[in-house]
Amino acid sequence: MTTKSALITGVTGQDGAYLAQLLLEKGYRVVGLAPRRSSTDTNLARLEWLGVADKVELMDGDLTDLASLIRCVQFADPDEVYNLGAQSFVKTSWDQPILTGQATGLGAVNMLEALRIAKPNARFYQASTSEMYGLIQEPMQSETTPFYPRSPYAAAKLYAHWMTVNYRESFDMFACSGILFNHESPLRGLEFVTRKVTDGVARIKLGLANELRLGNIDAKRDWGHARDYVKAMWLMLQQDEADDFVIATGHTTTVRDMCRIAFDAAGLEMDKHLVIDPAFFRPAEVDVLLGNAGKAREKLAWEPETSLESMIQEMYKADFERLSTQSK
Ligand code: GDR
Repeated sequence: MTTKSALITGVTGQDGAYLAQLLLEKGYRVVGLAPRRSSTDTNLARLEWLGVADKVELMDGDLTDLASLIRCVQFADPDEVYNLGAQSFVKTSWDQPILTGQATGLGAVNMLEALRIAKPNARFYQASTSEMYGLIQEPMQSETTPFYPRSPYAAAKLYAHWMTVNYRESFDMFACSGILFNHESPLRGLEFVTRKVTDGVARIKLGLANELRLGNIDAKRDWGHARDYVKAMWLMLQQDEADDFVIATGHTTTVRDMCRIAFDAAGLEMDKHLVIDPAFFRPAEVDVLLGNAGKAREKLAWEPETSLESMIQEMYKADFERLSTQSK
């Protein structure tokens, strides 16, 4: 057991909740930063679902407010800082490009500055993303593949990524960047495609809906489980040297085939319910992503443990159970 202290931004999100659970199990003190714009809008549902809501010390604060970050760093006195907060929905980033740049791009720099000012020897993890590869330059993407961002979100994340590298090289800070491919779970937000599918299929099964409307079902993603991926975040900060790592499964699947797994789990015919709706197409698409996590396997001894099939089944089951209780 350890008595280390960790500060997590975005603690109320999917990854924040799983990471908080992991660190609490390891004996960390966990301080979480949650943006709050009214007295009631901090959503603790994910932390509650994992049974850790009362164990995380929550601080009001926002990545766009440097002073609040400095205060959080002073309060947490962290050994490790995980920057998971962002405007993270790719499609929204075309409608709110400036907010996305401020929270997702400059937000990371605010956190790095807060550490530089108040706790320069803390270890820092930046949530980088496979979206930075965008229009892919190599069939399998690794740490050395050139980037080609295809959305305001991806461009903001790329800025944060290079600033993390820059702070490591300029100020000798222990700053790591995890280039995580898509990762999902029952705690995924309903706007992302896997959860939209498992929730939508469960609704159809329960007679609460009749169709599921999706956009580009030919898009291919390398999908893993968030529970597995947060372990990689922690491992990165336990190494002797700070570095960047791709975290992925090495398998890619179309949205259509992922969707079929959910319909099969429900014993329903996909063709009877799936409707293609242009409203869900994006101004520019990332057609295919496929990650090579060889470096993480070798240096971190990290392996993904959950298959896409079992993850989608787990998500479908959780949605079915939640909706059955609600509709009684
Ligand atoms: P993504 O995730 O953009 O890859 O980014 P998302 O699940 O939103 O989209 C995946 C692919 O599915 C296609 N798609 C749809 N997507 C949504 N959301 N809704 C639909 O109805 C739909 N129909 C088809 C999309 O076009 C896309 O190709 C996620 C986010 O979590 C990022 O923050 C993170 O950085 C990356 O994963 C890794």
